Amino acid sequence: MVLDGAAGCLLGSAQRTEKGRAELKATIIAASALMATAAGAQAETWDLPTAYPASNYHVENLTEFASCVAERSGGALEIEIHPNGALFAGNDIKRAVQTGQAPIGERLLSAHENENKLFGVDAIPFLVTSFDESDRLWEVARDKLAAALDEQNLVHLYSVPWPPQGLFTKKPINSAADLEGLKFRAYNAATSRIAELAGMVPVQIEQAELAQALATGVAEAFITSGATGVDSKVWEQVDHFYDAQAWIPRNSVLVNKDAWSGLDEGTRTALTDCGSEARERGTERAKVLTSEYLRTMADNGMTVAPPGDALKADLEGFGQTMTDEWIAAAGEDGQAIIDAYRKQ
Ligand code: PCA
Repeated sequence: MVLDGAAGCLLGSAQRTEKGRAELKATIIAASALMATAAGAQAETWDLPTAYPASNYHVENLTEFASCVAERSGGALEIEIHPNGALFAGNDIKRAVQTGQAPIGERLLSAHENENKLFGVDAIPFLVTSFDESDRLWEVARDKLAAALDEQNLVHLYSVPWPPQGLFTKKPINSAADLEGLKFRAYNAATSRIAELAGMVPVQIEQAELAQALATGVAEAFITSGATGVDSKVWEQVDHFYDAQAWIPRNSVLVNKDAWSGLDEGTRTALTDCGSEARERGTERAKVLTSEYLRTMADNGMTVAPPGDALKADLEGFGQTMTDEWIAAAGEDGQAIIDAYRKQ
């Protein structure tokens, strides 16, 4: 009743502008959150969609993040994780959070490089080749990425790296010429571009559909991490993993800005603190798990080895082309990130 009255007054004065409407929405969310906690009523629950299975370390980490938030917010905010693209398919998660269909979500930002070139900074081949370099690149890119996301009604909470990316194939690959004509599973713009450069046929497929795409012959080669190789039990379909360590993409946890503004300061602090702990914990796990994934794939009969010299040189050539293309397309902000990274 009280809220209705307040919302009614606000409507009169604020509805004339877009900004006014957004502020009104935030005010209502804030008011309901306040009333809920003040009255000791039910805690707010946020759905968190992710594209990856519950057993994936990113998702296990999200689950620990959710427990941390529940505890530190004194029970004011519960986060329910929805794995495997079940609530929103991977490619729809970012938009769902932008529009408020989900208040929070986890997404691979580089899959949205078509919206803003900066989102692909962590998928430039051979720019970073270690976890420490990935952290350094993220450090210099973070503010610009956060500003770009802010314009899309998103708050960037934290990100966690995947293990380094390598090439999975059915047959042995000695150089890029052996890749020609293959049906190649891509998961972002950068992987599609590699396919084009190598004369392969790219097809965009989320991890949740990878095993089926391989089983039905829709895809026969791909670049990803050992984590995804193990999640999808790819040894049932492919025999070779070339550990090219080509780049280290990251999953980002994004929050809808109106939902964020609607929280009290204590709950926001809980999210920020639990987020930075999750970033550190997830990064450490990625480091430890990287070699375990390679061992699991080898134990299941795959040939796991570094790429040979010719293949390595070809992949590095694609990397050079793509670095130049990225810098040209990302403008001043992109150049500033690369300069800052290389200067360190
Ligand atoms: N796995 C995800 C993205 C990067 C990775 O290592 C995937 O293949 O979809």
